[in-house]
Amino acid sequence: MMRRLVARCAVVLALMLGAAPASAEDGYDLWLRYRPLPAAQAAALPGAVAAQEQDPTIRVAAQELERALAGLRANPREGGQGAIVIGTARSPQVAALGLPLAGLGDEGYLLRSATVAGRPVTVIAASRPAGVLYGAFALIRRLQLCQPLDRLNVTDRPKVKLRILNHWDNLDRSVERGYAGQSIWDWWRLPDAKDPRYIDYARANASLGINGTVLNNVNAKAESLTAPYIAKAAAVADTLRPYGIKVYLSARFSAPIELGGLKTADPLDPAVRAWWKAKADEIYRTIPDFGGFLVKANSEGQPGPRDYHRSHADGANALAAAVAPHGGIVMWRAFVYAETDPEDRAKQAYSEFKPVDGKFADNVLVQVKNGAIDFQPREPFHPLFGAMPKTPMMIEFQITKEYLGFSTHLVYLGTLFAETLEADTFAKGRGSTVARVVDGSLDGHRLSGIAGVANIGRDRDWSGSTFDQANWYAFGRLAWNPTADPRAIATEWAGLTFTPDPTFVRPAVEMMMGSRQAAVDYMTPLGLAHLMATGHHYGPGPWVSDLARPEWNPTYYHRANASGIGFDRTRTGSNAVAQYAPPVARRFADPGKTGEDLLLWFHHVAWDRRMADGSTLWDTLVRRYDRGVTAVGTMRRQWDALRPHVDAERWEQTAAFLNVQEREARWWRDASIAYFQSISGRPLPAGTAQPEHPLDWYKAQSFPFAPGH
Ligand code: GCV
Repeated sequence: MMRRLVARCAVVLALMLGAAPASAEDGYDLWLRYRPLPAAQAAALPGAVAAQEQDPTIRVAAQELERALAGLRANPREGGQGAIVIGTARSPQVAALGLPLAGLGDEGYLLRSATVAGRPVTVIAASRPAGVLYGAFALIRRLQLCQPLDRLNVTDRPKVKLRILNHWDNLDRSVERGYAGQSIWDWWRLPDAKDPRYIDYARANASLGINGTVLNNVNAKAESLTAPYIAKAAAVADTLRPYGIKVYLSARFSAPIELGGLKTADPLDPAVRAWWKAKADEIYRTIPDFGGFLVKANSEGQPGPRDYHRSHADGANALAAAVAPHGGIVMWRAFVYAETDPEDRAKQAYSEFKPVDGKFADNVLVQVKNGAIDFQPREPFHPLFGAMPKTPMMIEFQITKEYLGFSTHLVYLGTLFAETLEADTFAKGRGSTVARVVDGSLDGHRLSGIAGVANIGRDRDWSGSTFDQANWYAFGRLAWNPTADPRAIATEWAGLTFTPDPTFVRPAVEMMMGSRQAAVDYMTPLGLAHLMATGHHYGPGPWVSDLARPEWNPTYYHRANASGIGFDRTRTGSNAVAQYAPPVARRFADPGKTGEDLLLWFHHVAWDRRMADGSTLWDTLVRRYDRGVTAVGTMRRQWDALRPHVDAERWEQTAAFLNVQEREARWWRDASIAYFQSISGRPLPAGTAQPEHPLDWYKAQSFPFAPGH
């Protein structure tokens, strides 16, 4: 029934598009485009929104519904089929319906078709106002996608408590690893001038269920914690509050020295603890619902507790004690590796954090990147997931594409996020997925969280490209439900962002679903990693071997030599496999069972080793590069065919970016093959094109002004 209706809606939309070409759009409206529905569907829209509570969150929920209804009708006289009744049990109208709200928690909601005073209504009910807001957005999605409202009976609640964006935004408005322009936070003009865009930011995040945002870079400046900057953060917090979004700040560990004039930042020093407590009290006086701190400590030059021979737990607990009386939390990052440590970088976080499991205060979460290196196109799940059962483990994904072609490569990350979340840690036997570690259900934690490094900037389309909006979207939807299907998310996003017409959605989703594997293939196939050029990470640099720290060099990761390629992380090498639970460790230790996708992550493999299909590793590697380039060409042609469905502005931007991507995929392929061939000494497999230029040409490329660095 639903499919029939969507199809009907889509056919009519297609006819409307045929009659008048889609007007240009700049992407600002994201997936909240409330464009007129076909007359038949518009006629069935509810006529009014009834809200009885005087609550800021219920108010914005009602406003959003009204805005959506107004936009979805081409003619304001259309529609009017019953009302939408929204509220909590404090609304007499909702209370009278006697709905089962008790199990919804603070953020869950219920959508129901009901009858009030003999008239059909659609009800959005929740225990708390935030649930009403999330329910409103869920209903709007249904309206946009022409899904039926009759016999509605939906209940949903988030599986993860903290769903947080991490902005790597600096106080001068530059964004570390940002490819969508300057920071949206105009620190200079805050707190007096509040860019109206902050409200649209809040709407977009609330529509996904994101309920927290860390405003400043983890490479933090102490100034963020001074009174003027607290006032600025408070102004942002005031804007976001009605949308259920709390503000958090990254804290520089040495702030007690820099701001407090203390001689030390030793977390066990009473004066340091008193400084943090006073600072937290000051923040909470200005931002009563402040979420807490995010901390990058003893990582890439940042100060931390190790400077005082204290553990990460000592450090985290000092800040946690300061925010605990106010209900705040600390997200302590596990992204650590030290230049003094010769151990495999992939092992270092585990070695440092596993021993302190159980030592963290109740209001600390350890925030762990999805993989053990650094947001590579593909990594196995981080071995810390499942290894610290006494500590809530938050996962950190990177929505911005530092290592995946910036904003000009179309790479849908829903599949990458889901691949990690679905991975089985075997920590408590089969089914101990990363998703269950993260949502707290595996170990029974009260706190749970998912963080995503934002891809948001001042660009008109927020993310630097239309398809990068899908990564923000997918992050939010997976944070709400870590077991959601990335294909279903892509389908929903494409329908909302362009048109629900299946003749558009199906091929668009195919492009998206294959796009991440394509990027893996043309950049880092078969489990290779970190082969990007120095610093900005733009383009290939597998030959780089002269950087100060060994683990900054691509040669450290691929270990190619005359006999083979790959990092031996088995017992004969770094034995990183031993950090996983035994069934996983056994699989990763056996090159026959690891799987081709992660082969060279765990094994140093002879160039002539036979793969499953009988080809040599060398030939397979070259063919993977070719497969990646071919896949981008296919995407480009698929997009060409979708032109009639998309407004000119957004179609042209994506078409231009796909040209960039195809050119750069070829560059990656040629440069990598030229380099690896100089080491393997093997001929290219028959029928394979030679790289366009000699190796030295690729080595000579330089990009001093690449963004985000
Ligand atoms: C914010 C990588 C990035 C850095 C980033 C760091 C981190 O190393 O290249 O820009 O710093 O990760 O996650 O802290």
